Amino acid sequence: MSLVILVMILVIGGFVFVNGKNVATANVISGGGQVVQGQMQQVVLSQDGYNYKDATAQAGKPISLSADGSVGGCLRSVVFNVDSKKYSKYLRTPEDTLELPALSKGTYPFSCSMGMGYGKLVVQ
Ligand SMILES: [Cu+2]
Repeated sequence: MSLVILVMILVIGGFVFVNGKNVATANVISGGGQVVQGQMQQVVLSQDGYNYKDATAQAGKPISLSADGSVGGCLRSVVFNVDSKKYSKYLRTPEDTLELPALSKGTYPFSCSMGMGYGKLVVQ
């Protein structure tokens, strides 16, 4: 059991590290101090059994991904691999977001950080 705890510590530590240097820069602040969301689109993940429900997004727009209250446990740690780049974050609350770049049409598989729960982001 202590191995499980060690793995948890490493995983959570990894997320803290990633988040530390991943200070969100998606919002553009205009001269008037107004936050402009630009072309950012919101995608909300839900859980379906041990996996995620399929999610959809529009092509060509950066994505702000969050996980609603139905998503529990380690499924709140979301990992995407896009064009051999890794995007991951522990979405501790429904307000936490993982920013993804604009994607082209296609189906993007993702998983929880432990590779136990899976989902698909369908970009149309
Ligand atoms: Cu998991």
